[in-house]
Amino acid sequence: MEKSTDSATLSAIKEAEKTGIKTVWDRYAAQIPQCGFGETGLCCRNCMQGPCRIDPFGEGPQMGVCGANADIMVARGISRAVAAGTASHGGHAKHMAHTLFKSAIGEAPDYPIRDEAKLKAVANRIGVKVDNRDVRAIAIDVAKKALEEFSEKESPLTWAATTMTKGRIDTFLKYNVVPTGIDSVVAESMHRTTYGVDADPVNLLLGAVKCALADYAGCHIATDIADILFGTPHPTLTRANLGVLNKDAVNIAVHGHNPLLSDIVVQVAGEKDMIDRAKTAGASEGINIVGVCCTGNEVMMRHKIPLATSSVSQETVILTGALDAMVVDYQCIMPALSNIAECYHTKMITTMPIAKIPKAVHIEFSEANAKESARRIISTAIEAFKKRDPNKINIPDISSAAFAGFSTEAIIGALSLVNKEDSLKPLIDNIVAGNIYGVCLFAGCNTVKVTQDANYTAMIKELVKNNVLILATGCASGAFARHGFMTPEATEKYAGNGLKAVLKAVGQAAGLGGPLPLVLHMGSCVDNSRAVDVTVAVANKLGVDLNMLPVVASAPEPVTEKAVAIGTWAVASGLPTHLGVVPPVLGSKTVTQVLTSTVKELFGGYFIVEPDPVKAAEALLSVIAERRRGLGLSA
Ligand code: BF8
Repeated sequence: MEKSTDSATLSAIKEAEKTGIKTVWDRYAAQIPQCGFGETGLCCRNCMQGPCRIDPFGEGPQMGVCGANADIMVARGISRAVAAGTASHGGHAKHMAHTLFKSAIGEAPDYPIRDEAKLKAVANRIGVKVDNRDVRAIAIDVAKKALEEFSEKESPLTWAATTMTKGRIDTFLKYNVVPTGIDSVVAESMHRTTYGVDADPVNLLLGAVKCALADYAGCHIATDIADILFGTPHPTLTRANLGVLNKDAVNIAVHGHNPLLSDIVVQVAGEKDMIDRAKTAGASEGINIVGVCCTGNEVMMRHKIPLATSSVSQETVILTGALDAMVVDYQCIMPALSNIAECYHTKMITTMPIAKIPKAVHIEFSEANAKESARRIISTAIEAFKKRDPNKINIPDISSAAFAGFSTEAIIGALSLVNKEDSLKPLIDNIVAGNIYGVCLFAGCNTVKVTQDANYTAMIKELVKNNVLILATGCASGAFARHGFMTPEATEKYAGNGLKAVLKAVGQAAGLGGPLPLVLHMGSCVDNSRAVDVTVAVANKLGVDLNMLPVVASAPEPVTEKAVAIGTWAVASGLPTHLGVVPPVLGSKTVTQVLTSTVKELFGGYFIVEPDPVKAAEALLSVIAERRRGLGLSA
């Protein structure tokens, strides 16, 4: 199997092979064959009478020591993955909410409220009084409401209840999957999956749905507060891929998830004193910040920061020999980075008390001293720059232009330039007319188990040829950005005639002088909430529920537990959701059946597992056709 379709990644891998540095691909090869019990979900370590394994071929044991069978083991495993994902997005969101609160009471001076309009819009939506009130008072109430979401409440989570359709809420109530606290439902999931609690696979899976809906609320809180503190994104042009590293600048990569770190690093890197110090150290072009993974998306869409790479290829940024500091917060950061950094002058810098990595420098980052910490981080990078080995520099001269920053507000804003009175009308009219056949949200990661980006690039070509509008978040957007799909040129080259005409009309009305890019970049993984907002607005306008719309989702190369949580709430929201990698469920026929079929009867959404990208695109197109017929539209 080829390791990647990205020539910059391949060039960096070659460099690693030449110098004997091991990367994720080598570590994966060393794991082959991977454990078949784990791959099918038939391994349980939930108690110390284990570990227990079930023989998927039916010859060996069919129960663990406690009597848990394959269905229980697999359902518990999925449920725990959703809980871990929810805890991650929830942790990120809580961090944002605490910072908003501190900002409002004057204890986080580096985090002023930058987007009052967004603050007021969120406040209005969640029932916080806005009229004649000081911005800080509103922010305190919004932050308090957000923090209340984490422990057990009497009522459903506000960030879920106020952002979904009425039909969805009724469905969630009907199946008793309404979460009332983000942290509390994570705790409940851990409780019900521990030794000797829930042994009903369907009940366990419904518990996973409940937890996943809390994940959705956490994502939405994170998006809202990021916009309030750092500004709501608008389309902006930047570049993506390893060629964005600059040999004449101090290169600093921000990697992880929370803009609380990356946005401040970007701000401080613009300070004259910092730039002068970099120049004095010999970096004639000053400081160059580049993004990796989701925090890269955050600063890409707000500050034009170029995206170096993402996900599975994160090590390649260090392999350029020109990275002076890899600055990380939390989530999706390979511990291997600090081993590779050791082979170069690169400083690996951790910043969060919950995410330390051996051999990294730890510069703690807190709301009270954010800019000061950022100055220390950048100074450390400048010192490292002085130790660069020119013989080790190998920056592939490869990068693509990329438009980023299509927030819900930006999309609606662009549409309203076409129709001032009724901004959603152009979108809906074109869906009805078939110029937009359907919508596909691409989300999730890159995995070492698939040739990097191969599924993304093959699927998108099939879908857009058939006039499917593409939204993307997380490392999915990274994949499209690195391959040049986030450009008007890609629209001209790949879009079907109907889609092209729509993207041209909106792009021209928005003053771009050409079509909108082929992929609308909606941000990081928590920003999947933005895609829900657009979909809910369309559903409400049409007077139908989400499970009737010709909207689908795809994670062609999923990796993380967060992706499992997002996929689960996408399905519960009514979206048929494609996975390009088989999750660890095949050990249970019951669980596999529920996730790919039975769940459709409950929520309308379901998982489509298809590793072949062309077949996956065909499957999504036929789902869109079915939905269109359901709405009485031409298919
Ligand atoms: O939250 S897409 S590898 S970076 S999990 Fe991670 Fe997957 Fe990337 Fe962002 Ni999302």
